[in-house]
Amino acid sequence: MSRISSSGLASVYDSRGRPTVEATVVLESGSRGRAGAPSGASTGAHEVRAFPEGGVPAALTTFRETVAPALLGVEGTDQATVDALLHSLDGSPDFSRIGGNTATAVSVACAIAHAEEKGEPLWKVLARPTVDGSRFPAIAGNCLNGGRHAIGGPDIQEFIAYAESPRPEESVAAAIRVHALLGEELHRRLPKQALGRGDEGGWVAPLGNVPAIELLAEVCARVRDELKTPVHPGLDLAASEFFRAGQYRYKEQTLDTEGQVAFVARLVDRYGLKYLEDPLEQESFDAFARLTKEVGDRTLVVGDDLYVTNEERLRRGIERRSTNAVLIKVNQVGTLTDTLKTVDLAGAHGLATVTSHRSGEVPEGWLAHVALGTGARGLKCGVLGGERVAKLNELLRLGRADRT
Ligand code: 2PG
Ligand code: MG
Repeated sequence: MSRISSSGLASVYDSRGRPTVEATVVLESGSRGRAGAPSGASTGAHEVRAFPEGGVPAALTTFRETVAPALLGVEGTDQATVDALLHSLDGSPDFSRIGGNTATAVSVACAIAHAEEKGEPLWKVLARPTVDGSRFPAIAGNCLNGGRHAIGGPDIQEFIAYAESPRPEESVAAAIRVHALLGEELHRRLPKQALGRGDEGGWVAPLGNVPAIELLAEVCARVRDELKTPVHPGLDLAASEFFRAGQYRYKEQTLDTEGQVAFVARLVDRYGLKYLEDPLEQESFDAFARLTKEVGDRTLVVGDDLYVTNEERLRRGIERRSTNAVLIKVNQVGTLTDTLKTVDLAGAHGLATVTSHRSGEVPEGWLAHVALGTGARGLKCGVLGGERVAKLNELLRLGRADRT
């Protein structure tokens, strides 16, 4: 137990070069924590606001004038108290006054200080009662970028290698191998084409949606043979991004809701998808349920924009059996306490959780601890780029610590 003796908030940059915030919390004992908050591009309509009006400068002013004085003397190792204080200082339903990224950075920085205070790794401080740290998450590694994360790519946002070895080093190696082979294949098939990388480090190439899935599935099969590691294709369609006036508008086709359910179900079977995030737009709880009924026995159906890590929205999804999994992003909801409530609700109803990065990330590893401590089925954190590798490397470190 130790009170907060000082705290600070500073402006830093995320991996897209956009400003974000990082918080520092110092306890009376001398233990300290520092954490930065990431930002999304395909943000769900129901997420908390990352920054107050006025952006990062306004967040810094509000922190200095309102948040820092209130944190002084508060029990910094009591996560629930810190997070409740952040809510009461904000007073809005969506952190629009102090900013969700300020809340995230402070909340995580306190948890890190708490871990230091106890002399334990962060994941243990966050660990749910049923978690002993022996089961490692699968890796959902984004290998080809589209949608809002890539200019000139497919409409589907993320083409994912879903590697589910119980050994983190095998899953990480398999996801990285899929990324590398995919690059080689793209160079071979599009020899005159300059290839780029998108916001999450995946390749960007002028491919149609289905040819891109086909290529990903082929490469995953090769890596399965080569490394003997279970790695399968997955998608984050981020379907809200191309849903307009009741229709899913791809470059190649326009589908109504039933057409989209049938199209995605066919993709699952044809290409052996094992990971399917946001295949439908963010209000379609019932259409999600129809799709999950059809394919939920053979793939994870994951709600991201659908739930935005929000307990109430997840409750609606559970009632309707919308999905069998939920994506967990701390800064969608603002604090670790809110995040853990959603994790616990998912666990109580048998839904898997997948802990996720954002497209604009900070080069820190704390997300791997959130994944391990919450018993997540998967860690979605990309494959390449220092900010993605920071999380993979941290998971590898945790894997080694666990075995020694
Ligand atoms: C997503 C995320 C992360 P963003 O849609 O799942 O991959 O993207 O951070 O842009 O919301
Ligand atoms: Mg998503």
